[in-house]
Amino acid sequence: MSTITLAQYLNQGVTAGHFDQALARLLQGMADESQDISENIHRGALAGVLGSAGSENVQGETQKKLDIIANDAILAAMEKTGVVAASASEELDDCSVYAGAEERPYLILFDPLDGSSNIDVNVSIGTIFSVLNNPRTGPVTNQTFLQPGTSQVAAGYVVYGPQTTLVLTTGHGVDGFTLDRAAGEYVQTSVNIQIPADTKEFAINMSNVRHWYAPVKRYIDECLAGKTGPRGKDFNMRWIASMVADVHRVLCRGGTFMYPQDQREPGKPGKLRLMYEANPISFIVEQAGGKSYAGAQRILDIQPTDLHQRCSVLLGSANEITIVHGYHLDNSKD
Ligand code: AHM
Ligand code: MG
Repeated sequence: MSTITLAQYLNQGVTAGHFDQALARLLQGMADESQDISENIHRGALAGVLGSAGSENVQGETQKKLDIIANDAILAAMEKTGVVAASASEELDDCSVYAGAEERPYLILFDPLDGSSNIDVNVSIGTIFSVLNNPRTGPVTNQTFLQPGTSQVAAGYVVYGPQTTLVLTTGHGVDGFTLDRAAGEYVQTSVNIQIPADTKEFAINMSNVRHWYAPVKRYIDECLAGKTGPRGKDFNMRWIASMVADVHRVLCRGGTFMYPQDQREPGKPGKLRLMYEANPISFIVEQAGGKSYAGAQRILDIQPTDLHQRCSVLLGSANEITIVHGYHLDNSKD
């Protein structure tokens, strides 16, 4: 495989007409900022960045110091690109609108530090982002962001793990890059990532089993029944509790990842957030040949009504997700 840097890859994308120079600048800006975040994570306690910040975000979750450091750094980096009109984040109640927003072509949504519960225990965490067009029809508000996942022009994530890995899509397949710390740049290390259609591995928080609805319970029960059950094969389970790291495993070797809506709070459709977690990850998964549903409905088709709305998530290897999606379709007929 030819080894090209992210900058060269972005130039090639512009030349091929896959995206414009402004989007290339945005993606490079996000990648550059993620290097600083990676460095902070790498140093951990030595950089004084671990532990709680003692504040709460709009969802009532306690913020970690690194949630806030990463959020502020990405906000500033996106403004500096000159092409982002406004940013929306898990850590901000409302979007942050930049000077000259009316003329700037893109909007970005991000989860600055996904898997916050893993920060202090040295387990992989990540950054997730979703890019939309700014329609440039007037002032940018929260409302401007409420576009379905099918409108995304780019999406990506960074996993801060044993390696720091950037995974990107602009709607022309999915490519992966590894941070070369010595050179201070990302180098392409995966081309056109494809999720195997079949798998024997699933990821779900089993401690919630008693709260699940029937279709998910049926699917997992059948996986657990193993070789002598209806699926006729033994399954393995993995759960990192950082969506970005669990999904990266699915991209690398297949598998499914689920965070379903459950019966605890009927008005709350799942734990994960649609606009800066489920949508960008679903765009990547579909571009890699996988499937992604919120029960019976395709995630990318959901029309958002709120920046921070939640969403049930069932994604990964196409043949397995087709089965559990089918159980939801059967259920919605009853
Ligand atoms: P966060 O964005 O506050 O980190 O929350 C999202 C994370 C996901 O990465 C992960 O899949 C899930 O929460 C794990 O939650 P739990 O430990 O409650 O099962
Ligand atoms: Mg998150």
